[in-house]
Amino acid sequence: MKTRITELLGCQYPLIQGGMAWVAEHNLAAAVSNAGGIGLIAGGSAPIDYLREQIRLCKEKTDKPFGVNIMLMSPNAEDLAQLCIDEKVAVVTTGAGNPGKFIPAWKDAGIKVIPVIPSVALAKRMEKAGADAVVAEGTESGGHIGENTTMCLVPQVVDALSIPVIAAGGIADGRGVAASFMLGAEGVQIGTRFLASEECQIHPTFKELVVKAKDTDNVVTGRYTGHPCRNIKTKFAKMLANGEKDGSLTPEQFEEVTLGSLRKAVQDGNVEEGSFLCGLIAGMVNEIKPCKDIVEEMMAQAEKLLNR
Ligand code: TUI
Repeated sequence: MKTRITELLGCQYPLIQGGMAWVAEHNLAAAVSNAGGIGLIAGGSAPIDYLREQIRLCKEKTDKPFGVNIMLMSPNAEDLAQLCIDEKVAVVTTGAGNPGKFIPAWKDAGIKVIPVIPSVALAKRMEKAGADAVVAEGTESGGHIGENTTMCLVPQVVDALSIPVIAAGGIADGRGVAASFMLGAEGVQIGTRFLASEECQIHPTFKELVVKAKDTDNVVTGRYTGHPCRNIKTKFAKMLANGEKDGSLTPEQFEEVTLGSLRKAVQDGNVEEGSFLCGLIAGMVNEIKPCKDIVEEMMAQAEKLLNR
């Protein structure tokens, strides 16, 4: 399991945890890093003081490398980007935009830069801008998504770039990891599987929804806002999807009712008004386990399959 990703990031396994907004905090990040992967703390749209504290708490829980995800649509992305430099974060991943303008300063600070991208065109721009690797994220992922699937996107990005590619979207066991490697990826990003981990701090109701979800309990909402989002199919998510389809909810009304809905899901487990962002693979996630078991079982299964 040694690839250019383990070499680049100095970790045991070529696995990074998804930078899930509101979800990925220091307990989860430290647990994944201690398990031999790369844990991430989500910047999301958090205040700078919150993220600084999370980074410092994570440093207390692990001496292994970990990273921060910068959500580029956040109004304070610029401040959070600078914080990563000030706090000497080892790795930065980015989502929901083009991080080009931040890359030179991060590189100068010795930070490994890994943009999450949904297309070949953006992947090429990121390589030119100096990224160390990219995460090619398929539409199977939870949260804000692109249109291409992991199966189609990953090999095309691998063919187009020289830097290593990490596959994301729909990977939750060793079969997914092995398949990603077959597509040419040199690492995987795992989000949904870690929602059902012991160290993940989301509300128990959220974990229960993930564990109980079947293959069809998933829906994409908000395509008409320009920010499509993949969620667990709760009554609230169905209402949003129907409102979008039949025109009974304008894009403005959609924005209004979803404002703060991720926090309501993660912190309150509010199924009436919360958005439970979650990948399509949740149907296969049936058990809450420690991150160490998740990582080790996934990697052992992948290794066995790849050695066949
Ligand atoms: O970013 C994610 N997933 C996310 S971010 C998030 S928080 C959020 N809240 C409200 C609205 C939107 C997001 C929840 N889940 N994944 C990585 C990702 N990046 N998926 C898609 C993209 C992306 C999209 C467009 C990356 C770059 C991009 O570039 C556009 C451009 O500027 O060229």
